Amino acid sequence: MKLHVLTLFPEMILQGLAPSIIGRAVEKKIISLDAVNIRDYTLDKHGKVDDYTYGGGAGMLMQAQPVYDAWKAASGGKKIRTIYLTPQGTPFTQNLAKELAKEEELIFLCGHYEGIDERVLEEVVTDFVSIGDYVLTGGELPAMVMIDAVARLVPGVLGNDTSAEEESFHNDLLEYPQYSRPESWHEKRVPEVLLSGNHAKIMKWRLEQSETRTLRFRPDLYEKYREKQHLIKQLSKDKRNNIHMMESLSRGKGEILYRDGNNLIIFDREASTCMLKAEKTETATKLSERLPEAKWIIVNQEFVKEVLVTAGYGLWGECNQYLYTAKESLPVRYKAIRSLTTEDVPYVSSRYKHDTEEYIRERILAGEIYGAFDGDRQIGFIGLHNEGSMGLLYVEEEYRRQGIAESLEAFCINRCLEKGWTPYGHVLTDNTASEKLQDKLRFYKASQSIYWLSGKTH
Ligand code: 9WO
Repeated sequence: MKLHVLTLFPEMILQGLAPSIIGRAVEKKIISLDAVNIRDYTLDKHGKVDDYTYGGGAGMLMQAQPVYDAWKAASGGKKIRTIYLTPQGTPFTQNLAKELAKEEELIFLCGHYEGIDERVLEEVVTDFVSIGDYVLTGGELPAMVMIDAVARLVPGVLGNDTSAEEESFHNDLLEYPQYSRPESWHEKRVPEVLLSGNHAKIMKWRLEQSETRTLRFRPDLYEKYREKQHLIKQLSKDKRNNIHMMESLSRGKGEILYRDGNNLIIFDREASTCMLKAEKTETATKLSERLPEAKWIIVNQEFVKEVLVTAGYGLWGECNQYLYTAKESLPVRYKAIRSLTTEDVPYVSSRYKHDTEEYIRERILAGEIYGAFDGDRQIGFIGLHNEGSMGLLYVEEEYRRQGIAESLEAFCINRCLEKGWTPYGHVLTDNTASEKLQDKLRFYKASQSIYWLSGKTH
């Protein structure tokens, strides 16, 4: 990833980030960071970059010309997302950080004095972003904050052992308190439960702590959390048909975009997938008008599918939804199964033709594709799709009918259970071999079909 910062204080950016983890990533050439001095681009012979504001009022404004020429030099004529750090921007969030982390190149524009001439902002800025409701002396510190938050999500910036994604299972809550050695410090003991070795009890304690803290310090977040928990409970009344929505919410992936009784839109931003439910045809039409841009729309009501097809969404396929409700893990007979690495991308994408190599790389980097081996030879794989369903199953021709698919699936199920997830999958209605396997593994089949529709961006 290439980062450019347009600033009057380039050394603030470069020296400020140099000693940090981000600085190390720059040294390792995982990201590049250049600070462009706007003053180098002024045509004024005294190096002036500011002037008085028309209409009067306090102080000076950065002029359009040097900012524009610095931006042109940094962008080299390419269309690059350009972020202006300003208290007037939209709030910076982890969601925006994730979105920006996918870009190849970014430009940050740091203002000074009382701001920048509006006309150049109109021409170059794509995103106006604030890191909070306060005024600083310039945009450099906010730019550094954003760079830190975005760059740590770029693969390889953090060590392999420290994953950027908060692995925590309570996604909408604040973190629980943590303790390290010694067991007693200033006469304060580490809470006894954490020394008990009882994993279930520890998880329960941590959840309670998270809830209490969130209620106290972030009532706004707590309210959202309660709403979600309430919806999950409602959906659980028809668990077989709703498991995709329940899991999307409980794994902290889906957000409730719209809800009015049984009319519901859930959006998984990362997977660019929408799931919806409607009471009747009229409300389905209303919901379809509220859908965000997404790659995929998943529905399990035929009349909703009909409404969406009429609205111009393409039906990709009809599947049966299977879920695994048992809590016990399964025996894995074939032992040589492990998480795949990016080295395995070419193999998986040569065998699995339903998805792009880019998508497979993303899934492998997420640690959610598992492979079976015969010695060094790759003989099959299984995985989780980015919206949460099990899939991506393949076994080499000459290794079939030996229970390897079953072992792969059992392995994947066990991984899901470890994370507190309910495994589920979507099997195309004509795939009888896979249906047999799901039955054998004691999956339950939902009564309604699942329809996958491609979004309008697809
Ligand atoms: C200062 C000022 C003084 C008198 C009258 C009007 C005024 N406006 C400003 C002002 O907003 N200055 C900004 C300083 C111009 C852009 C860069 N500066 C800035 C960015 N301060 N704080 C931020 C910022 C950016 C993102 N998130 C939080 C704060």
